[in-house]
Amino acid sequence: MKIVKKNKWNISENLVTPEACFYNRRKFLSSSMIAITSTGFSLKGFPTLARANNFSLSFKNNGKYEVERDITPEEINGKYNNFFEFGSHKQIWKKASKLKLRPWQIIIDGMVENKITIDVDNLIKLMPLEERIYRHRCVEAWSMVVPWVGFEINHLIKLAKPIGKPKFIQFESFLDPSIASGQKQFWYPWPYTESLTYTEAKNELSFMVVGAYGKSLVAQHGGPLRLAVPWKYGFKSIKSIARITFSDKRSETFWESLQPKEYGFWANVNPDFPHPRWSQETERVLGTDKRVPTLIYNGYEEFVSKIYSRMAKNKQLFM
Ligand SMILES: Nc1nc2c(c(=O)[nH]1)N[C@H]1C(S)=C(S)[C@@H](COP(=O)(O)O)O[C@H]1N2
Ligand SMILES: [Mo]
Repeated sequence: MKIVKKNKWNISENLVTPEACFYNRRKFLSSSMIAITSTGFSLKGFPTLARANNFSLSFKNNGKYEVERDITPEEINGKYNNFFEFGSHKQIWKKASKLKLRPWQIIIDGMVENKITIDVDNLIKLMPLEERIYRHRCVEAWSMVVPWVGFEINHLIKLAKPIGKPKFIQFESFLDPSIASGQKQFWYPWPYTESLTYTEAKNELSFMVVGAYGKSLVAQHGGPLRLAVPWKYGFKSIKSIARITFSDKRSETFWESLQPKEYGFWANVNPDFPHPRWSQETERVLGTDKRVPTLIYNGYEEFVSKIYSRMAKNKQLFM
């Protein structure tokens, strides 16, 4: 992981991108400091294997979350991605392949007994891998269905052994502008960050993804480790995670600091609550010529509505 000093120059014009219209310079310093203070010690006893970028994984199939839509062909959603580290358009897959996925260390820190830096393949060995077919709904009103391979955040929580009462789990992507040219665009608050409340993170749907279509996760989908929280808009599902922090405070996330009125913290999918630039009533299903109605909580109401039962009338929940 490389650390760069951020320039604090003012710029008068931002690039208008699908998901970003504004920027905010406040975050620059704080985000680079997060990267500098990374500490931890390695979990010993597992040899690190040099591996190819895309290898088979062994896992159990979990049919509980099956979706009544067809799985999106790998060739389609593997070439239509949002990954701003590599550009603010959808055709980033070639550029993203420059990201070296192995070896890859993940820092787990904050309010936990086991503050560790762990190699992703060692983490994979410790976790019970399963395949789950999930919907994914971007706030730009396109969607896909993907057979992810991964593990529930609950298993990671057990490994980390929380201390006290963490209220949030925060996630941070890698930072390396020499590979990710998008990170040279200093008006974005790199590295990409996201966070979930502790209750959300402990929901059975909250899934750490290490593979898709039976194989280890490719770079454009956020390899080697990403989040999948399918009841929320896609930007919450942070890619290429390098750090996971248990905290009692919430720090501002990447999109929130760019445009809080458009990308709120909750970001729960809701067809009745339009985004300022996109109606959320329907979605374009990648790989088909269909537009279909969008469902409340992206079709996962039965699993997650209880989290929000006391707050449901609050519009903010859907921003
Ligand atoms: N680090 C990082 N994670 C990210 C993004 C990003 O730009 N950088 N984009 C988000 C958005 S807006 C979406 S819709 C999904 C896209 O995932 P996909 O390309 O695998 O479909 O990733 C999310 N995670
Ligand atoms: Mo998105």
